[in-house]
Amino acid sequence: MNVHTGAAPNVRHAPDELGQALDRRLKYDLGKDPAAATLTDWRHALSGAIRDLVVDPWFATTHRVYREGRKRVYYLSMEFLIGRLLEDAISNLGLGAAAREAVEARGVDYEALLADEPDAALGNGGLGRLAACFLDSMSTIGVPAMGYGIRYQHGLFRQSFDHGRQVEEAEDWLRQTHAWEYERAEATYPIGFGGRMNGLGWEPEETVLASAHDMPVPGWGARWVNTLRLWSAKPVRAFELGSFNRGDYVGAAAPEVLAETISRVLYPDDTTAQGKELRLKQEYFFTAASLADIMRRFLSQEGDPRRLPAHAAIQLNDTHPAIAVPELVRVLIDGHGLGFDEAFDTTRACLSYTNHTLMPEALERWPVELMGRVLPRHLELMERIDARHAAETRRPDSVRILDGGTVRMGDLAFIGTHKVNGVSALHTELMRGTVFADLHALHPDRIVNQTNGITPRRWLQTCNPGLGALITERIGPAWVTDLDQLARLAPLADDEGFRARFAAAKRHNKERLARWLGDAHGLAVSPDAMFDVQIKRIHEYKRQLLNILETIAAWNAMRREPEAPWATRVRLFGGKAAPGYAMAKQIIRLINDAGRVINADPATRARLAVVYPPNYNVSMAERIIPAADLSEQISTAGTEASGTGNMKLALNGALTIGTLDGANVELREAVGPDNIFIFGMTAPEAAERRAAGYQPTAAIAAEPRLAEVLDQVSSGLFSPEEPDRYAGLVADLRFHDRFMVAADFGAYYAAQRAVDALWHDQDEWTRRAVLNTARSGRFSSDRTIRGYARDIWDTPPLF
Ligand code: 26Q
Repeated sequence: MNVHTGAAPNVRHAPDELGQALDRRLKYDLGKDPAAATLTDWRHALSGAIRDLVVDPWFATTHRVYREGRKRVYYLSMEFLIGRLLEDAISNLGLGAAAREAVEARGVDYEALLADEPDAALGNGGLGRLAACFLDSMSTIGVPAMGYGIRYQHGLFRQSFDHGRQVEEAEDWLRQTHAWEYERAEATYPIGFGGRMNGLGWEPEETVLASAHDMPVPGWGARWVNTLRLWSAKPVRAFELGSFNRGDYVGAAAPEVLAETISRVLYPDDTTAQGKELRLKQEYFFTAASLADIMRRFLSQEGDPRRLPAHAAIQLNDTHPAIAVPELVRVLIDGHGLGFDEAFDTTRACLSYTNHTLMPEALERWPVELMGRVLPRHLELMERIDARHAAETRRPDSVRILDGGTVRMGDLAFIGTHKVNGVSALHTELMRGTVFADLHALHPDRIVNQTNGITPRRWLQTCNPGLGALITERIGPAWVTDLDQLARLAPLADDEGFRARFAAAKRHNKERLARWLGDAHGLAVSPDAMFDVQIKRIHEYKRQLLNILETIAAWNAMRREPEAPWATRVRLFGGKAAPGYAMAKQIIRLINDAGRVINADPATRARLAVVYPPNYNVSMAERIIPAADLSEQISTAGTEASGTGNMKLALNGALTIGTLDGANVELREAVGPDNIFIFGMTAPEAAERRAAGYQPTAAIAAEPRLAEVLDQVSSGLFSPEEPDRYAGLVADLRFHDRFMVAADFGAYYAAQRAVDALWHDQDEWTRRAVLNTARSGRFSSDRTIRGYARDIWDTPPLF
């Protein structure tokens, strides 16, 4: 059943208006005869019809912002991991029922039509998805905002498995034109690179054009529609006619190819910040274009550039756009005649920075040599910023952006912004105590916490319509924009009738997922089993390895003690590894290899399956999350900045097994310690143990179950065709174990047996699941955005 909360107040729509619009779009946009139209044609037609409905509220939003002279938020992010657009727009417009009716009346399968859309995968994982949730929330609660990013021609690679090994293939989401973007030829800016400083200023050697493509971002009910503006790179001169006339056809197209390389592909690495020139160019390209656009808009309304902070709050999503600090200083000095100090003060008052990781290898650093070659003026300005900071803090020995031969982007972002935030309470505390300890001592008010959140529109209302409808039936529809209302469900945890309905909604989602796993991937699973899921990027610190090793240990024990009260489980994995991350790829291969052996064992087949559908992405998450029973959030304490999958799964009624890491700490506080399975070392315990000289060999010796599993893996039980395939992986665990898998193994195994025991009391399991949903209200990204608006941006939401 579909929740019907009524069409959006801003969207006029009569009974068959949508059907008629659909016919018109099919005929006049696509030139297709309904009798000959394909599913994709119908999808394009429906997208066009829905998109048309967003345009008037979009204009109304822009007019109001100008009329009221409102301050805007500019969210600069290298990544926006949006997923599909059509269903989300339909849902936000309240047109679910009407769209289904119009489509089905034309003999077209509505679900198949929605599933035909490729994901917009302009991001890697958590950071990019957070940016997409923030756009939704800013539109829903009425914060005037614009997202700025790159219109990658190829988003995140497609993953497949070849004999268990990850294979990457280029993704091509722009092959089909899509209804959601408008090219803005009038918003084109020249972006310079390289060259040198002469007496008059910076003389770049190379210039590329940044050209804008806009996507409307409608909030709930389309009361407010913000814009996502993505830049694509174009050559200044498309074509060398001279070369062409000489018969050099490749050479003639060279400028185009060279320039367009900048927006060609998303960097698929979220692990290591290697200093690659193209990456630096991408960062500067979109940051400079965005700032030029912001300045142009501001100056169309105001004359004094020092007034910029009253009009623009510019948020840096990690350090990827941190070059904004010297760029804005440069524009204010070189373009508008400000002195250095007022340029820097203005810049700092506009900018703020979000940190998403503490892992040293993911902190961006650039060789000074490279920075000087690509951005000579910026390097010079960073030296002045360092000097100014040393003078201001009266600490000539103070932290330096330019440290030895490297530019430290984290320090640049800290020094050049007025607020720096972490993404969970624990992460923010660790920022204060570790990476930014020295800067925090100099600027004790600069670091603030803004715990991450997720949009309940996509991550409950749209992806889980059954549960959404049940909730609305009991407490009304206001929860969709006020997620704390879910607390009113808590008393219903003790209501047998409600529990039955809640369990039935979960069951329905599990059947749907099981059907899809069978149809799309040939994976057979029973919806009677517990769906135990770990879905996220593959990283050593996230410890998918701990999960698969414990799965093997449980399999061993199950064979030995078939009468013990094992819960029947499907252990589901989903996620991609960075193409250059060898260890993560070995972990993927081990999961697939072990799964093949375990799934073929007749002794355990009825009770244990390991499945790993390839190419996990936003759309797959939307299928898995509503169907999950158990959520695996098992990173080494102190390593996961926040996590957001943990929030999505709890909101959809999965119980969590997890460590006290990232936002799991706040999740435990929210749902109550009895309704979550917490195990393992805390962050201070892990740090202490490491400091005391952690010995993995001893930790393994203390866990015979783990020792046995490691012997099996290293002897080739799961890779008989190549027995020493995992020798390196096992040796790494035995002698380094950087993320302390062995140290937490025993506690994890025990916690999993407590999970098994609870599973046999389905009624109690459901009671706790209801409480997880009821108490997850604080994890709405609406709450997060209200926090940023109040503590960092000074942009009171309109709704
Ligand atoms: C940097 C330089 C060069 C190449 C790549 C990168 C790069 C790209 C992406 C570095 C990091 C990322 C992504 C980081 C990320 O997704 N972090 C996650 O952010 C989430 C939202 O705050 C948190 O919930 C997760 O805990 C955090 O891991």
